[in-house]
Amino acid sequence: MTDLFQVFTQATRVHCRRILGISIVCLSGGFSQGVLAQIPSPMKIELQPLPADMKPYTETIPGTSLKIEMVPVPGGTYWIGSPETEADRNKDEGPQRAIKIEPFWMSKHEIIWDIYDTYSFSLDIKRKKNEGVDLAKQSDSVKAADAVTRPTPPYADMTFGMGHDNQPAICMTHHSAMECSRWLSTLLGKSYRLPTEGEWEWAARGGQTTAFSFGDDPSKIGDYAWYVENTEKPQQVGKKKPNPFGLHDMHGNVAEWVLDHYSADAYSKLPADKASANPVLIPDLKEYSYVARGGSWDDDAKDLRSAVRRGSDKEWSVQDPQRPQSIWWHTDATFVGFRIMRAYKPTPGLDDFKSPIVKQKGTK
Ligand SMILES: [Ca+2]
Repeated sequence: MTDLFQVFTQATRVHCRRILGISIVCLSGGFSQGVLAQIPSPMKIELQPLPADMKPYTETIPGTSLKIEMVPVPGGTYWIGSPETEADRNKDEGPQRAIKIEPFWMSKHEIIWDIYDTYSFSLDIKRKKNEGVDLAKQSDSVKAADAVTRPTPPYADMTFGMGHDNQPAICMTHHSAMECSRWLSTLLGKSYRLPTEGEWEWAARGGQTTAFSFGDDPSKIGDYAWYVENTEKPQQVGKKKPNPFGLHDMHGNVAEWVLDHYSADAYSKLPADKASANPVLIPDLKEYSYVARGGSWDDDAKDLRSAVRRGSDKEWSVQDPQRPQSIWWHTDATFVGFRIMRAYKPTPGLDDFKSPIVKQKGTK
């Protein structure tokens, strides 16, 4: 267990245990008690009312017209994973376990290239230099945002000719997505991060227990998702119908990084007799594997189901000619992107958790 992890656990009074070399962490002071009695079967979702002061809002990246729309997502309790009866189910989607989720905001759309470019190519800093801004005289918060680590230049155009304007950024590593979230947090003065796997699936389901947020019938998926049958590349965000929470492209377009390490049997390590409070397999120095959710433009409909889990692997960087390979870019992951979330009640130790990767790939 790393020093960093020990700090994390002390700061948040988490309950943790080791499984297969990965720590599974339950936040908010441990498992909630008695919640299971309110959810008699995995086919029922307990949806709590939104806090009265939780409204949609829009962020604007300073110095630009770029906006991020944030949508409130209610809290509640559900069973993560899919039932054994679900068509095309994969084994790592079970066993289903009860999860308690606190309310949060989530970006309505996947993060687009123009925003990601501002971070990854330091366009904000270059603009300020062109305008003659004295960077040393900026506020401490802006200086801190400028100081967040940025990606090294990729060896090629990471859009791979698949389009740019209003399209989701692709090909970034899990570390890079985490650092971009930290840059946004510092720049905007709120805690933005990747959702946990449990938060992501909760948001994707939109209060539904069916395979998709619109039901079980995959023949309807073209109304809601870009996938292999209706596109040959990522598409502009927000062009398909939203889910019941008002989120677009949770199914398809690009698969989305979540905070968690991938472990095929993660759910079986959670208690079966009570609801876990937002468990997460917290990132560490291991480069692989992390979870991407929702399926992509390159997947079949069955791989866009709310419960489908995909772990990253070395094949995602096979074309990267650099040695060591980039910690910032997955050259072959034209199907992966991310979106951000913000907790309604901040969770210290999680909201401000910083990617521990600071060195070249291969660090153990
Ligand atoms: Ca997506």
